[in-house]
Amino acid sequence: MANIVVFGSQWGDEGKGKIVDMLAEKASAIVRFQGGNNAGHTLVVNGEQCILHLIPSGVLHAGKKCLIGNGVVLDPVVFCEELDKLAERGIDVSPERLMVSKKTHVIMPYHRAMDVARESTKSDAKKIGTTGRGIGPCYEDKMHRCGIRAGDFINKDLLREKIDKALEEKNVLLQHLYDEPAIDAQTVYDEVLPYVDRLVPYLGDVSSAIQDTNEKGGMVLFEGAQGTHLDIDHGTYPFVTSSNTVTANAASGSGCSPRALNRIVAIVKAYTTRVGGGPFASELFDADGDYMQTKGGEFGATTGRKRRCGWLDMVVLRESVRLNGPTELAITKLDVLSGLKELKICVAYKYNGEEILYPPQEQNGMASVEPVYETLPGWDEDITAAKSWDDLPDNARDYLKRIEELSGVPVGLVSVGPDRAQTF
Ligand code: 2SA
Ligand code: GDP
Ligand code: MG
Repeated sequence: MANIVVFGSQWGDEGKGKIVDMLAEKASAIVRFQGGNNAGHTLVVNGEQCILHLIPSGVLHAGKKCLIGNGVVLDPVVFCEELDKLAERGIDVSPERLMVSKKTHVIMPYHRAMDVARESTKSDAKKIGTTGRGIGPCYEDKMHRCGIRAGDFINKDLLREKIDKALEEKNVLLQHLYDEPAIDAQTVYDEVLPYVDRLVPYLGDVSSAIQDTNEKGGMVLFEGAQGTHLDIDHGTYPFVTSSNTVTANAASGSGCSPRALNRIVAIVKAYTTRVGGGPFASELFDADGDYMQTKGGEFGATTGRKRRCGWLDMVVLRESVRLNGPTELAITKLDVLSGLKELKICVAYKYNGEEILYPPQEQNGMASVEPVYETLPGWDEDITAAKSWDDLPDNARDYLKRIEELSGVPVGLVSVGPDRAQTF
């Protein structure tokens, strides 16, 4: 059976969690391959909400394997909290169905401290608006080749040695650059120790687990986090996260071949949102933006921050199509647009006197583009009960058809409400 990758085509929060949960029904294993608990993936089943930060969004389906790949950064405290919350709901979170790669890097308390300290020293305009979860500093240690990997939890002496070494450098920065207190290695070790014993039974070889699943005829579903324009290489740098969010990383972040990525689903919110700092060409500061924010319940699923809202940006989506190669689009939150008189789509940017179809690549380029809009008529009908294409008003169908034309990719799924069932 063809494997599926689900990725965010904008700046995250497109509704990936909902679509992964829905597609998980047919999967045998669901894999997270990048990011960490900066993610907030919301699932609603029979009216009951569940927000996942680290554990794959297939976990509500009994019997499905949930894998955390090498490309993820894992906070053991959050991992254990999430296990407990799911167990309270009667969900099986045993090592028989949940696995963490031994190669997954671990977020330590000093990564969180560094993340917060760094942001606090920046001016408002320069703040990235990170989630403060230690994501960037953990990936830095990975690239610096001094990171602690989940597999190191098997060897407590090695773990202690790595904590000592990491703090030699971090304490200089914390004390002398950020004016923060030094962190004691023994305290960190003692803090982490209870989680070490809980995590070790979950350690495994995710690469082999994916291979075995496919060899037995099972489908693997790869769950992207954040969005393409938060990608460390291709996003609006430096206002990005610290991992590659593009589809290609589904292979390297989990340990399989790019040939294992067959069906690629782009999650596209029917408008655009962004949380944190950084350029956003089609951002709205008027009643239409407030309408989307309020009606769409646009608050960060991890930090609770208000999300910035704006019109659908086809330049952003065009770039996502080029980078990710989607076989289909899943349009989410179409219901939120009901009631708007007119809808705008940003079809190009004006930049340095020219009209461009893809984002400029130089730093700060995105901050000086001007959106070029096309206007379509809106619709008034409540579409949250729509079950098929035929149930949609003409103007809603035309809006979707225009997205297909402009992106060159067919719409395969439409979501008209947060519940698993509100999809066709
Ligand atoms: P970080 O913490 O280093 O990854 O932050 C860097 C930037 O990446 C953005 N980012 C996100 N953007 C949208 N959604 C995310 N998850 C949460 C959600 C966000 C929340 O589901 O709503 O609750 O605030 C997410 N994670 C990281 C972040 O805002 C920075 O711009
Ligand atoms: P993710 O990070 O991409 O998984 O998205 P989030 O969970 O952070 O944010 C998406 C929000 O929109 C969540 O509150 C979802 O429950 C909600 N949602 C998803 N799809 C729809 C939809 O089609 N309509 C509405 N109204 N809400 C949706
Ligand atoms: Mg989210």
